[in-house]
Amino acid sequence: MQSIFEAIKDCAKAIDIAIKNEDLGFAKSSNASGEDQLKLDVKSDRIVEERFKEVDVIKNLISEEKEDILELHPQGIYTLCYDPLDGSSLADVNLSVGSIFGIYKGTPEGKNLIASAYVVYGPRVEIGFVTQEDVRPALFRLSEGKFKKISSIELKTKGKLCAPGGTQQHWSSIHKGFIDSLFANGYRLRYSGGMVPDLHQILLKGGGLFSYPGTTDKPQGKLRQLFEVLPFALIYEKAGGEAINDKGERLLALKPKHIHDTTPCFFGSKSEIEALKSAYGV
Ligand code: FDP
Repeated sequence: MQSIFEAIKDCAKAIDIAIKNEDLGFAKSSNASGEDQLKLDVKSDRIVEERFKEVDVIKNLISEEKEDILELHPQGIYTLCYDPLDGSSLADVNLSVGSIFGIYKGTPEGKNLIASAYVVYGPRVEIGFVTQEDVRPALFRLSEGKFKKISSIELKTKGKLCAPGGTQQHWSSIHKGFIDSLFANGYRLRYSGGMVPDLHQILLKGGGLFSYPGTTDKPQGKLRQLFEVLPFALIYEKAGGEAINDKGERLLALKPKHIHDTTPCFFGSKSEIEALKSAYGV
C-alpha cells in the first residue's frame, strides 16, 4: 500500500503544477460519460497512468477519462479506479478542484474497496487517505514539497452544512421537501459544484449532508460509482459518518454492472442520514 500512496502523492504534486500552468481549453474529445474533456483532464489522466506504470502491484487502471480498463501489470493484485481531475470545469474560474482514487482488490465493487484517497487543489494542496484497517482517515498537507500528516478526520454526529447537487427543477418532491426542511432547520448552503471540495468542506467543518439524488433527467444520478462515490463512501464511514443511496443501502454494498455506472448518493453525519432515511421512507 505504501508504494501506491507514494505514487498518489507524486501524482498530486504533478497535477497541481499542471493546474497552475497548463492551457485550460477543450481537448476536442469526450469521456465515457459523454462530457467534453479539457486538455487538463487528459494531461492529469496521463500523469496518473505514467506514474502507476512504475507500481507493479497495480494490475488494472480504470479512469473516468478512459472508455475501457487499461491493464498495466498482468501479475498485479489491485485495480486503481480514479478520477484524475474532478470538477475540472471549475479550474478556469479558479475554484478548488480535486482527484479521487479507489484501490480495489479483486472485482472492483464496494466490498472489495481496500483504500481510498482524495486530493484537494485549493489555496493549499491536501490529501485525505484511509485504508480498511484504519480507524479514521488521515489528512495530509503539501508543505515544502512534502506531504505531512496534519490530523485525522472525524465527523460530528450532526452538522450544519447542506450541499445539494442536481438541478432543482428535476428533483423529486420528496427530495425537495427534505432539503427545504434542512434549510428551515438552520442548515447553511455550501455548494461549489466540485464534489471533492464540497465533501471535504463537510468533513472538515464537522458535518452536514452532501446529496446528489436521482432526478427526472438523470434517474441514476450523475456521480460515478467506482471512482467518485465508493472512495468517498469509505472516507465518510471511516470518519464516523454514513454514505447511502436512495433505497437506504450502504453505498459500499454496491456492485456496478459497468465501469462507468452512476448512482444516487448521500454522504453525511449520522443525524442527517437518519433524517434522510425517514424522509425517503427507507
Ligand atoms: P464536473 O461535472 O464539473 O466534473 O464529477 C462530476 C461533478 O463535477 C462533481 O464534481 C460535482 O459534484 C458535480 O459534477 C456537479 O454537478 P451539478 O453541476 O449537476 O451540480
